Amino acid sequence: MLSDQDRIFTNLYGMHDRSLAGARKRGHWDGTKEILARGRDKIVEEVKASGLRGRGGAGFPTGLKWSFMPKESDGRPCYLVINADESEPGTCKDREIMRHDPHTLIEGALIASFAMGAHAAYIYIRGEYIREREALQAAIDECYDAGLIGRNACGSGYDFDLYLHHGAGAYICGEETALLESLEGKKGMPRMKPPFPAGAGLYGCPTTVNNVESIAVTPTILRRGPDWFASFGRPNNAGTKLFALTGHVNTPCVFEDQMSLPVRELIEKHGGGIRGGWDNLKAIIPGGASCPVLRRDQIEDGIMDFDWMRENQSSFGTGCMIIMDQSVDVVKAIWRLSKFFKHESCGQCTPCREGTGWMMRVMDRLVRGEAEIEEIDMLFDVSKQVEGHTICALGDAAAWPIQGLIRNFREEIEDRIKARKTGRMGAMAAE
Ligand code: L3W
Ligand code: SF4
Repeated sequence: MLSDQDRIFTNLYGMHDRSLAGARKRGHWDGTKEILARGRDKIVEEVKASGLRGRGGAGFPTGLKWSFMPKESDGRPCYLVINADESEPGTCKDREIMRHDPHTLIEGALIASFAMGAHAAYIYIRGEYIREREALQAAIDECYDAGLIGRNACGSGYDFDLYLHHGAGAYICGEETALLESLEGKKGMPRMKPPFPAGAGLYGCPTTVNNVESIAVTPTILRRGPDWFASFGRPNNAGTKLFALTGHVNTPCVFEDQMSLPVRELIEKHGGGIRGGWDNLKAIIPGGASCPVLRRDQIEDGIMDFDWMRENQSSFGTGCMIIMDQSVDVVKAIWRLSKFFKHESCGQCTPCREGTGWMMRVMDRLVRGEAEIEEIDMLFDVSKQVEGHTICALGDAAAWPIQGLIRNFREEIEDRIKARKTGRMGAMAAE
């Protein structure tokens, strides 16, 4: 079990003072100059050795991503861009960091930028996060005033500027290249990859885009050592992590714990158990809306990490779990997500633009029980045509929840079609 001494985020829910003075008392900004003095290569090596994987949903190794940035300048500036456009339904963990622990993020931004030769970093924050924006800006101002960032940051001889930029409410701007387009003042439409941002990112310059949590944990990793971080979780799933529990637990929450703990233990320990008891659990979406939904019997012995979720045909995503008890109509819940993805598609590539609309229209009929049984397989096939055939991951994100529903709750879909045909729709009817 994670001890209080091993927590990185010491101010969840704002129990303490979030100002610079408060952050310093909790150990932030301690020895930052000495960390920078280790040099770029050493910092990247230590982050690699810690096993940290990106906390935004894809789990790409953070140190490896940093190592893609050019070692020698070719005349172009390098940038760090922090993705704070937290918009995935069910995901609300980065919000806690920005509200209550902004200094962990700013210190991480300085160290990560230094390690990648970036003299400027941008935090792209979700437009609706107004309080978080205020908290972050106040903390950035404090850091400038204290000489922690700006010219000769922390007395290190390194110049570093940090800018806060807010989005305007488009989910797609959380996709890293759409975010870069938006930051450049253009319409938030994803770019083809490759080139990856490390080759051509913001304004065509080498750029690394990282999630808020990925950056915010790095100062502590570098202070306490990569072995400390790697000691938590199974191999390939290292570290402590912010998780969230939303939906039908007794105490919905955001909390930090170690990777690779049993799902049930996390729910019991942090969420106070399932509303009405464990047997009342029906389904879990493990890490954000795009992760395939799993039944209780599938998750019973589940482990909350990247590998277990992948091996069990779902994904770990952001680690923010949506918990559904027996009162939930899962078909309707996934129908609602299909509407969301259809609405948020930027429309630039055909499989996503047409596919999300097509899938939503079939889901409309399935939820009303008006489809034919054969259409279930047809819907699955269409979702497979969307998956992997689009410019960005939104196409996959729209396909996976539907695939999970069909794989794991097929009986419920068939039941409502049969009920409709036999005139028994009654309480099952969707408005
Ligand atoms: C250089 C290569 N860089 C990959 C980089 C790439 C990116 C990172 C991960 O989607 C997922 C999505 C959501 N050379 C590289 C390389 N990279 N190969 O690695 O890339 P990728 O394409 O695997 O994922 P992505 O496009 O970043 C993220 C899922 O996360 N998700 C989360 C959603 C929402 C939030 C939120 O609201 N905060 O995160 C939940 O499951 O569906 O599949 O940087 O450039 N060869
Ligand atoms: Fe736009 Fe969807 Fe294509 Fe992504 S997959 S670029 S959201 S149309």
